[in-house]
Amino acid sequence: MSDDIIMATPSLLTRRHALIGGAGLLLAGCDRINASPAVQSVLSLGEKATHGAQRLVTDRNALAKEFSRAEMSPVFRENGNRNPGTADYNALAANGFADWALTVDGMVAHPLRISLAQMLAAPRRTQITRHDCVEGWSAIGEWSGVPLGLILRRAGLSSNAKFVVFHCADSTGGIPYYESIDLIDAFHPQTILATHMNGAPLTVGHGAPLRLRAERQLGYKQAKYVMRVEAVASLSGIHGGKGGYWEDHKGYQWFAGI
Ligand SMILES: Nc1nc2c(c(=O)[nH]1)N[C@H]1C(S)=C(S)[C@@H](COP(=O)(O)O)O[C@H]1N2
Ligand SMILES: [Mo]
Repeated sequence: MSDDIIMATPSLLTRRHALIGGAGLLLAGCDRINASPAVQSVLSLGEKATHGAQRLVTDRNALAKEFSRAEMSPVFRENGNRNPGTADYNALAANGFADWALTVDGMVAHPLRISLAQMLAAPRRTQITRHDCVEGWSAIGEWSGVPLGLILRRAGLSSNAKFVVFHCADSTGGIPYYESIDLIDAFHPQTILATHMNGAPLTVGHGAPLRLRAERQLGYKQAKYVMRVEAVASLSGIHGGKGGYWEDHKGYQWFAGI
């Protein structure tokens, strides 16, 4: 239906596109022609176009730049915690994470437990991207894993959920690491739960067996050692309430978009 209108009235749409910005004012004076159903439809398409233009300003859905294999960094440093080192984690690691499972719960219709084997059998995405740490280093690496959006759909994400929280296996001075993102990032095509880095299973240093890659966000959002994905309506009840370990304790911004 909308496609038909686009085909049938290219000049109107083109004109409307050209008018974005001043269009609101202009259309306000056009009540007489608004009565026609065809014009009504074109106007609502125009509103979508305006929304699209606003989106370009914030650009939340744009893809992060992807690189070629030749551009990959020879060394990708390990940063932050490099091994959770707890008895539980050590036992899982000793067994090649065969007994590990990701919990998906919170505001979902079907809470899930996903084994590593199931994760490896799921549809995957591979991407070569640049990691930017606020401590002043960057590295280009290849990440491969399962799109988070796919898992959230499978779990039946509630329409009341607004954030996705990643609970990790490690802590610093007894304070657990965690992070969170909103649903725009959660369903972004380059947001994956990665099992592999540079063509090999994640090492312990880089977050084995599963870590977040949310490519439109800075390094500290890239939670390693993810054990549990929790959908919530608000971050206020989670740990310090600011959405992440660094946000709670070091004053880092929750939104770390790049
Ligand atoms: N669970 C957990 N995730 C974490 C961290 C951490 O200490 N623990 N450090 C963060 C920071 S500051 C950075 S820069 C990256 C480092 O990832 P890398 O060790 O693979 O380079 O992981 C992020 N994710
Ligand atoms: Mo970082």
